[in-house]
Amino acid sequence: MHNKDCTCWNCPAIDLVGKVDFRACGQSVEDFRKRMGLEEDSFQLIAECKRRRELGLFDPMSVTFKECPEWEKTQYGYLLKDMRVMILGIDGYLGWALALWLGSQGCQVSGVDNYSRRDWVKERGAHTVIPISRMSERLHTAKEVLNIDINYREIDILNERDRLKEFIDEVKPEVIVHYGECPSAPYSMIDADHAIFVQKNNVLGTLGVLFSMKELVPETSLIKLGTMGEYGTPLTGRPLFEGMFPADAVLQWDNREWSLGGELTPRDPVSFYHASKVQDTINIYEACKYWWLRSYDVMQGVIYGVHTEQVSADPRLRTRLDIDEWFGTVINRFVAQAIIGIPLTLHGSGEQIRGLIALEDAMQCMTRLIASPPEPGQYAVVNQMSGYYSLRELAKTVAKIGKEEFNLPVKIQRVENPRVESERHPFEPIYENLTKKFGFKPSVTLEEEIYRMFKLFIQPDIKSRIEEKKHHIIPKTWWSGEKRKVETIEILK
Ligand code: USQ
Repeated sequence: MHNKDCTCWNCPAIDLVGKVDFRACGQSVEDFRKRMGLEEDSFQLIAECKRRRELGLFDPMSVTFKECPEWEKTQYGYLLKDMRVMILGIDGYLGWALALWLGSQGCQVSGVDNYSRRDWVKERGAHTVIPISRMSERLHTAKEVLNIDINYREIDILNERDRLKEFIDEVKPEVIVHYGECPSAPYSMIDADHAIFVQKNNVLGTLGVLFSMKELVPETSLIKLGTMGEYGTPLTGRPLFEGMFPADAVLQWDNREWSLGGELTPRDPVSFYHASKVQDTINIYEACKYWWLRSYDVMQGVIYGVHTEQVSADPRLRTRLDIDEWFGTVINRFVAQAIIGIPLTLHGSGEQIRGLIALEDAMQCMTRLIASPPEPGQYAVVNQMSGYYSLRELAKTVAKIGKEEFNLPVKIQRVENPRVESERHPFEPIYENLTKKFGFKPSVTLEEEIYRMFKLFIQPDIKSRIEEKKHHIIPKTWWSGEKRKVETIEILK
């Protein structure tokens, strides 16, 4: 079990009593003791357990998850019994899937949303190709089919901070998963209004969440969705470390040398949306430093897929899936294109490389992170992906499955690239934390998930929903501000 040796120090049910007087980001008590040259027992933290008040005062590092009866063994590590998880953005592609996933693990799930994802997609004239139910029906069906109770409240995180605070105070979540942001690079590049909206919504919304957590639930862990796109694709080929430089990284300049260990790595985002995530990173890092909040910042690769056991349990439980130029991600779009006979749209050379992860595996990663909360003050980053591929490889895989398994005449085209991004670049992402520290094992292959998507998309009702919005597939949002459809450069053999 990856988290069996974690102690109450990591547990969100901890109530730190007495004066704790160090403030440092990502620093454990052990490190602090060593750094300050303190004896083992000269620096005593005293705690109470919010769940087991009968224990009285004790040393928070004296009880492990394995020893504590509140933590129960599951396939994802020890998990806090009836753990109270609040999902911000519960109505979205990931939020809804996670709510059902965690509900079926025995967590007490609460969530907020203001349906903005539905509104943004509608504003562009697009729609989710997998029909989704209204929230009231979703909640009812979750209870009926999976026996999951979800405590939901409609709240705008940015503009209704008081209501969010009220809800947090009422629920007292032990983990907050923050998916409540606008996730689209092209949407943020439409014009000034959209760029300003995305940055305001994401950055200021999250800043408000940090203040609310500080005030009301400082021991709660924050699991925040960032993006691999924060790093960009440095042409030097420098590895994309997990947020911070490793201990042995050095900077050499002018015949001198410095350690970079523990410093945030450079960011080079690829859109105003990705830039909003970079600003979030800084703000969360600061909040952990100033207020001892604890957070995992999840640099997630491009998600694809439609399947988890729970969303597939009933058509009314399905999560959304977008394939339009603004909200569709690359594999999801390719499969939809293959279904209706549009040659798969490779932007530019198609040699760009991206980290990817299937929906189901992303849910597994989140569960493992939830099960193993960071220490107070700890800001840590995981690169959440299960592999990386060039876009050409992805298109070829989709084409192969479409042809061989579904007898579709799939073609691949290169189109003008509407984005400003490197089209040929080295790419060496480091993504060891989730596997090595949290026990993540990918459960589904790229081919299996693409196959599942074809199976679902080929159903007549879904296929006709793709057809209905096919005019939104070819991009017309250019990073330059131009508004015209990209032209085909070549159809690949
Ligand atoms: N691309 C194509 N053809 C298409 C669509 C996209 O070649 O039809 C290319 C893009 O130019 C880009 C790559 O595929 O090089 C990925 O594009 P995407 O639209 O699938 O993903 P992206 O804009 O990077 O954003 C998505 C999610 C975002 C998340 C990010 C993870 O929308 O929320 O942060 O994936 S990552 O890309 O790792 O930053």
